[in-house]
Amino acid sequence: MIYESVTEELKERFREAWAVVVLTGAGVSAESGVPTFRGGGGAPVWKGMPVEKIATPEMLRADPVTFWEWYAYRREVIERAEPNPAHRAIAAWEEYFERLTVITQNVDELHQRAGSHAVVELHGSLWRVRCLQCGVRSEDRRVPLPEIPPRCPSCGGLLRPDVVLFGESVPEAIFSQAVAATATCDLFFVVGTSAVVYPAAVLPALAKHNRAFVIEVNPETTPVTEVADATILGRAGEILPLFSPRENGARGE
Ligand code: BJW
Ligand code: ZN
Repeated sequence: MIYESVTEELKERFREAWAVVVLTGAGVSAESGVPTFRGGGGAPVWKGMPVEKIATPEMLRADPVTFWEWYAYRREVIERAEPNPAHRAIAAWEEYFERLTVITQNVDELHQRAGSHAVVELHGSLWRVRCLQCGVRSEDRRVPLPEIPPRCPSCGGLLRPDVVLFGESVPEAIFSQAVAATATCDLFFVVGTSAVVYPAAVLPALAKHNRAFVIEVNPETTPVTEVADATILGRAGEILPLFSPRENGARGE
């Protein structure tokens, strides 16, 4: 069912939920000024390349400068960005439910900066790097980077962002956490994702299969719309704050 805003019935579902999962994608950070990947019908994200080409290990090996220019640019944008009302609403929900798990495909850490604690980062973080030569993983928040591509301080090897590129696997332990939370929730939100990238894209159907109520929030319909109990067509920063646990009838008041 498609909605233009949040109805009383949907608010009631929200207030009665016990274990909630919020699966997020780039759209949840769009109102913070962070560009999405697939807006406008497959538009290129960097130097004429779609995300499926640039976010690959092949690109990192073939042209580490272009690859890292894109990541350096995004680090600059994200460093300046602030969490928006969508991130803040989700963080505030944590206090109300028995369990609230954020499963994000984003690498920007804006959920954590808004105050969310239980965040499963499916695609890693832009603020960690690892060395292709010695394998050392470290936090790296330098903006701007001193050199492109950046080099490992211990061995001089090429660094890469500690993110999941196309063709790479989401770490098993991380995906298991996402599956466990999804399979045992009673309310599952899907917010700001085109839901075309696997394995994240299987989670809404898994939630539905386990009888969760699935609410999608996106200005556009996606493949999830067919699975969702409710698709609310709108921007995350405008819609999510309308789900407020503090309204009349909320539990725990
Ligand atoms: C708003 C809004 C507002 C705008 N409010 N909403 C099975 C079937 C088919 C293919 C595959 C498959 N299994 C594996 C694959 C291959 C591949 C894949 O899925 N390809 C598809 C393109 C078809 N998957 C993989 O390779 C994955 N690995 C894997 O499966 O390993 C096992 C394996 C290995 C080898 C072979 C086979 C299997 C890994 C995927 C890694 C994706 N990585 C990236 C980059 C991460 C690092 C980085 O950020 O730099 O992750 S790609 C990019 O896409 C990024 C995102 O997290 C991800 C999803 O994008 P997202 O978040 O949905 O963003 P957009 O831009 O697509 O959508 C934004 C949405 O927001 C839109 O809907 C807007 O309408 C909406 N919006 N404003 C609310 N204000
Ligand atoms: Zn090294």
